[in-house]
Amino acid sequence: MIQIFQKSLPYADKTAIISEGQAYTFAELHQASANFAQLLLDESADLAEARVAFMVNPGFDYVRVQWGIWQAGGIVVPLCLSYPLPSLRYTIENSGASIIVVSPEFEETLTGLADELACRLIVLGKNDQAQTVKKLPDVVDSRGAMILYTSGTTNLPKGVVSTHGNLNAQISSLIEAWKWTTNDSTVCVLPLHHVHGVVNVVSCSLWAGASCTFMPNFSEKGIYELIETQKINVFMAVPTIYFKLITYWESLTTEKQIVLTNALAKLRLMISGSAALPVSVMERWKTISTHLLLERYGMTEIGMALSNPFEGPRVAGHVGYPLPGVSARLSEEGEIQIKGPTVFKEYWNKPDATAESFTEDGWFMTGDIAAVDEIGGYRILGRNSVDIIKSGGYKISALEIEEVLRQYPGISDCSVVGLPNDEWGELVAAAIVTKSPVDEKALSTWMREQMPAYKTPRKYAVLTELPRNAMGKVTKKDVVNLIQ
Ligand code: MLC
Ligand code: AMP
Repeated sequence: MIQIFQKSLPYADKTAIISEGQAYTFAELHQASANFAQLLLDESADLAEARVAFMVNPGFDYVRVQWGIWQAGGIVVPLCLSYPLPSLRYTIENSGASIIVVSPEFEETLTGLADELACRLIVLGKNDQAQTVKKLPDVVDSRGAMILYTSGTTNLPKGVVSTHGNLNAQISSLIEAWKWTTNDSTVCVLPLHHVHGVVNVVSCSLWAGASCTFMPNFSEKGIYELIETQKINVFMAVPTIYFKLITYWESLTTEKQIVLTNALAKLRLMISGSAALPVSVMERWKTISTHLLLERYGMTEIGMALSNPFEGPRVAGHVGYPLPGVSARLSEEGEIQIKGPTVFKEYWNKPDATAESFTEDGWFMTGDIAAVDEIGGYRILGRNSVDIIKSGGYKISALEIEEVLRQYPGISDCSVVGLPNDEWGELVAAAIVTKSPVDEKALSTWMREQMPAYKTPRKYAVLTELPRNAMGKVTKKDVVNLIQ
């Protein structure tokens, strides 16, 4: 039996999930996910690490499908709901998924692709009744559990394979560090194709027997309503979301501000991560909410690695100390390197990239540069690649965007950079060199058809040539200065 299922068994009668205004108990989740596993097993006794891609709305359906795939022995490949077709195709093809599961509204989007790739297509609520009842396979911890796609220093995203053992280690480390209990309740406002939403929010709450409310579309008002009515006591988000919550709070009347500040003060824990938390945001949030945000550091490949303490001083600008079960060190160049059971198994079908991301003695090289203070606390200083951008908490590859831009008629060369931005952390911007006039609006529309909106440039600058160093390499620092 998969561990998250087992861990939550004692809480059968408690509310596990609230989605679309409806509450579901753990017993209902156990039953519905086991039924879904049976459906997946119609054609075999064990999915045996077959990849199941799913484009399912956040909520009860998402979790029953995820747990069902795990119980049937498959690997979950969650798809981003805002991906245009080329990105969906890439993820499905690259993972070699043989089954695709969709919420009804995504049936039309994926039917053609499922046919073309000879994938079994399951539409929730339509053809999702199992024909037989089989014994569920024994899923050992060393088996693959999840593939999440992450952008890196290569132009196309890589699939990060985490085993059940990895996920169990990632979840149990956070349960211990942040003292999750069955009395907790949280809300998931984050996308469910990334580790922050999938592991930290949804999996941790369910493993602990706590409840998770889903808010598929981010809404400041919706979050404050949950807080004001004391429906949640734990909240996790990226710095951009705290920035947005601050802006919203500041737009309210003094009376309402006081009500919300009092309600915020009742929360047990508020956490920020996925991108650097500006000290200004941390300080402003302290005055609004009374909470000193707990900042932590993680990565798709390793789950969470470093965290400020739950009890004890939280330091602005610091990401804290290694979490339980995690070993961390700095290389001579200051790179954070991580070892332990939370570290992923491999990049899907990329043995060379996998090997290149580990040191000879088996430490994962994060690419993030940090310094350690005298009592062992880490402070992130930057990244060792200029081609990685973090915007709204999303990791974005400049090279991936450049590759797409170069295909646009009229563009002869380009360089994509991140511009420092208070709200988004970094804003994606592109310098383009054109051989014929390019209409920026048309380019922007076209880009949004090629990749999700969060990856597309927000600002373009037409240059006669790109700044280069003596070796002919584009100097991105100069590009930033020229665009700003
Ligand atoms: C969206 N918009 C952006 C943008 N993203 N503008 C600039 N930069 C960006 N990055 C624009 C949209 O195009 C749109 O404008 C408007 O903002 C609203 O878009 P949206 O998609 O509706 O945005 P919103 O719902 O407000 O989303 C903001 C957000 C979202 C902060 C909720 O970005 C988000 O969920 N981020 C979290 C990502 C995440 O989970 N990262 C964790 C990765 S795991 P227009 O013009 O189109 O109307 C990881 C490891 C770890 O990092 O340590 O956790
Ligand atoms: P992802 O590949 O989407 O999982 O993003 C992981 C990256 O997010 C890390 O390599 C860091 O660069 C960044 N990151 C996560 N948490 C923090 C943090 N608290 N401060 C600074 N950067 C962070």
